[in-house]
Amino acid sequence: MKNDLSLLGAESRRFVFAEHGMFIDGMSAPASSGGTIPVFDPSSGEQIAAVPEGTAEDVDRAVQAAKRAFGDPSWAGLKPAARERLILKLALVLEGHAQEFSEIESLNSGRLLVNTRLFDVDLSVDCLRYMAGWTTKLHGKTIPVSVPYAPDMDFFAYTTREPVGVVGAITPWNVPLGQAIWKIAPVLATGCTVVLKPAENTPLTALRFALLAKEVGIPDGVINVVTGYGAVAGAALVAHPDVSKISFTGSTDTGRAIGIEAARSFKKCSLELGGKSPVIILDDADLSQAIPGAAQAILGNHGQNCCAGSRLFVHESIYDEVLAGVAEIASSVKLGPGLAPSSEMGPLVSSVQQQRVLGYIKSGIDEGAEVVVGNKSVDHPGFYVRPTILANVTPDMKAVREEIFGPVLAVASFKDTEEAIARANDTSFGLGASVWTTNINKVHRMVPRLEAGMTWVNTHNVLDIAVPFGGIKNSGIGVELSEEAILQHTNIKSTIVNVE
Ligand code: TXE
Repeated sequence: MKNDLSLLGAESRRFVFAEHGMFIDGMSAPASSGGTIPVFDPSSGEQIAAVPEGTAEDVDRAVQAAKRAFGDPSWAGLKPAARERLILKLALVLEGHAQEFSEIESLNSGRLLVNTRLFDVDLSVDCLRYMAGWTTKLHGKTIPVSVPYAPDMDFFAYTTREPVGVVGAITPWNVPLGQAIWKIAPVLATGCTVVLKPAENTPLTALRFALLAKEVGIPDGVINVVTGYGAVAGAALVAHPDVSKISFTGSTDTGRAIGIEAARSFKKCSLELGGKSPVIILDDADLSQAIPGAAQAILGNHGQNCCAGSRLFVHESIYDEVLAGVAEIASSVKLGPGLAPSSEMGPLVSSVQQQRVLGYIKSGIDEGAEVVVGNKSVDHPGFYVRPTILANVTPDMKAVREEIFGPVLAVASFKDTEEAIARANDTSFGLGASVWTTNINKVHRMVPRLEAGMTWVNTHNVLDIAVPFGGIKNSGIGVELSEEAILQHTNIKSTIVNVE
């Protein structure tokens, strides 16, 4: 059940087992304290690398580098089309290193190679290309004005979009490179600069990406990566006075603390937080689509997905059939290490996450949920958890209310759409929601009433770089991807000219 390291290509092997520095101002650097953080292979629990344990001092050096680069002619002086070409070149080179990046990510995060290829590499390449296009489209507006207290004067009014400055990006471990690029790409497109603090357990691809950016000619200081723990390096980045915007993806609790701290110095802030997304299957749904769809909604990325369909609500007339179908899929999943082509689900990212997920399964059982499949231990080292389905759950159970972030599905039935909507919305989160039905009228009646930033119909978890991604309620503020992400990295400036 552990990765066969001989499956790694020469490039990934060379990178993973090398000595790692942070990346500040175009150079590799150790932590000022000399401390390091161990990096593990979740399929075995064995250490594979170590990265510097960044301090507030290191964060300050990185922010100063980013601040200098923001005003440097080598970056600030680039014409939009030149910046576009540079970002496109970066996308092309990342694409050329696709296998290496997906191998490093799979080894470090435990996820399947096919998954890291798709979501960390291919989608990142798309994201860079999409955002590159915006460099030449950052338009303002001209606004006709008729200033009431100066009726005899003529004015010309317009708006421009200016980059916010230094962005502090803090990312989690569930899609490490993907999350980093979702944050770096709009930074580059708008002419900002960035200090990225990746999750302490999955820092490798961000460091590799920074080296690649240097190779293609992104000027020193534009992309900086400080590895370190959240409470030290992450907190220092959020509090730093020269950071203009914080872009964070992670847990709701950490996001709340970051939002409060960022507000102290009026930083712009986008927070992409947890979820407890409902999957609602109506009695007229096409079950040949809905059953595998519901299974995939929770099992994709091992349930370590902020949009995971972790609460399944099924109309009572088809409840038994749907439950049996999803259970059959969940019980047949073949666990194994991410690099092995035969694996269908890898380990969770860390022993902390494994214990957290097992704790939620236990709490569900203690509170009266019925275990349909799963909750069996895995007799191997590594951080594996079998897909688990808890049925007949009630709204007050901890496993129903809190984000589990693992392959654990809570299932309940409903009598009518009113009850389905009420149960779906009975959560503090508001990230995603899906409805499965063949009735278009029901779609249009239900979707507006679902409290979620992203809704899907007859699918779940589909995302595209051009479509806004973000949540409401405790799932955060602000959006990633799409034109919205571009706008959120700019300040709008209004100018009024007296035309004599
Ligand atoms: O998250 P944290 P954790 C949820 C999921 C998971 C739980 C805990 O439910 O089980 O969070 O995961 C940095 N100031 N999600 O503990 O703490 C930290 O170093 C600044 C959902 O890993 O939010 C890491 O880089 N930064 C989520 C990042 O924040 C701080 C994805 C995320 O860590 C910090 C991940 C601080 N005080 C977890 N404390 C999603 N929305 O997809 C920590 N960090």
